[in-house]
Amino acid sequence: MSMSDSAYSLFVQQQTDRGIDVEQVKARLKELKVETPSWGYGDSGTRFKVFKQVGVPRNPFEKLDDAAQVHRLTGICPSVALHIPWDKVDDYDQLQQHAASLNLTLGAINPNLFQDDDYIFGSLCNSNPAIRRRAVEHMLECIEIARTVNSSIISLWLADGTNYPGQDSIRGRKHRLLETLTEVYQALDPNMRLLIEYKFFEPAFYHTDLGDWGMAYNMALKLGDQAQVLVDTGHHAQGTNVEQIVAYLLDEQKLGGFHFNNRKYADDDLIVGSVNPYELFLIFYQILDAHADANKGIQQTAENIAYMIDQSHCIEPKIPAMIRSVLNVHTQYAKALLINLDEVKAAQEKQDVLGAENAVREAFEFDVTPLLHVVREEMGVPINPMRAYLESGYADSIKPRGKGGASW
Ligand code: LRH
Ligand code: MN
Ligand code: MN
Repeated sequence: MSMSDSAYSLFVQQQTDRGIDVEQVKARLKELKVETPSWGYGDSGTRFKVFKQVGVPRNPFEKLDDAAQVHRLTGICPSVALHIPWDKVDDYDQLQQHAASLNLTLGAINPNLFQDDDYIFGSLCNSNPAIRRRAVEHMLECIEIARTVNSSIISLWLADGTNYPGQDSIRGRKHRLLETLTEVYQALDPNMRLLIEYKFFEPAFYHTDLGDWGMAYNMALKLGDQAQVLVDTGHHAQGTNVEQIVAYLLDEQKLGGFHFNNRKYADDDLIVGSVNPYELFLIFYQILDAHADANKGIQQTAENIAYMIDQSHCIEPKIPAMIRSVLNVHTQYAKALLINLDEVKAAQEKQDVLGAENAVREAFEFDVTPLLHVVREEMGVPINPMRAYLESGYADSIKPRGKGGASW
């Protein structure tokens, strides 16, 4: 018996004694799917500087090549989100075929309503009807692309807002948004979902038209069942309890997806779980708690969550940074699966504050490395995907791409 075999046997014994079904945990870990963003493979930066790196993909096809490495090594990233027009191509069928040849699918289509000069005063909320029309047409084009590439998700983030009090009517903009989004919503196919992302500031600094989860929720509610809220973990004010937002939206059956990333100060877009892994763990706790809910609608909402990464790698090499994020998500999910929900419930019923807190935290403190090694072995991927990447020679193989690849 090797060291790792004995570590795993010990782990199984320990968890079985706590009432955890390890086989079920393993099955859940193998089922997890995390979508990676095409833009995470390109050059990105801050408003001060975009540092150009060697080997960065020069087009959407090469972004998929890099994403395929992440999926090949982790086994849980089979789809890639596109951002239009960053990923604009002449032939989306061809892009989809390229994805399929790499064992990938194309995922959420992200319209870009923030980089054209026309959008200086906003897009879907703009007081100028011609600009609103242009923004709606772009959304409709994205729905058409989704149709072509067999994607069922449109992820909408709106940069709209104002920089100064009085600049525009906040209520007027709200009405325009409902009107434009209604047209977009009506163009969705029945299998499609519109995920509405919110953010409290940036690029607008006085008010943002979809500034928080409540505003996104209200829009989604008015639009209908195919509209849900997308929680980008970096889009809240300091100290916001993101887990509570997750729980609340799940309970309302309006949580559609995540953009995972980590932050210290604002929308920093750092590697997932790099600054606050406990927050990620607690988010998964809320999701698993909803999974176990007696209400089928809540269960299904939890099952249909689209897990996506939304990161910008300014100073770190992109592919290993993405692998790090994916591994961190898998690790925190594994830990959350070790929470004995019955034990938490029993403590809650006795109003045993410390007992309940302990039942949650205890799971976070286990070392899940032996478990994840076995899961990866059974999935046929390297037990240490990061090491496998570093030893694969892929980083050298893409050096001929040179500097000056795709950037946002
Ligand atoms: C906005 C955002 C949104 C964009 C992405 C590039 O901050 O999170 O999801 O589409 O960044
Ligand atoms: Mn985002
Ligand atoms: Mn963001």
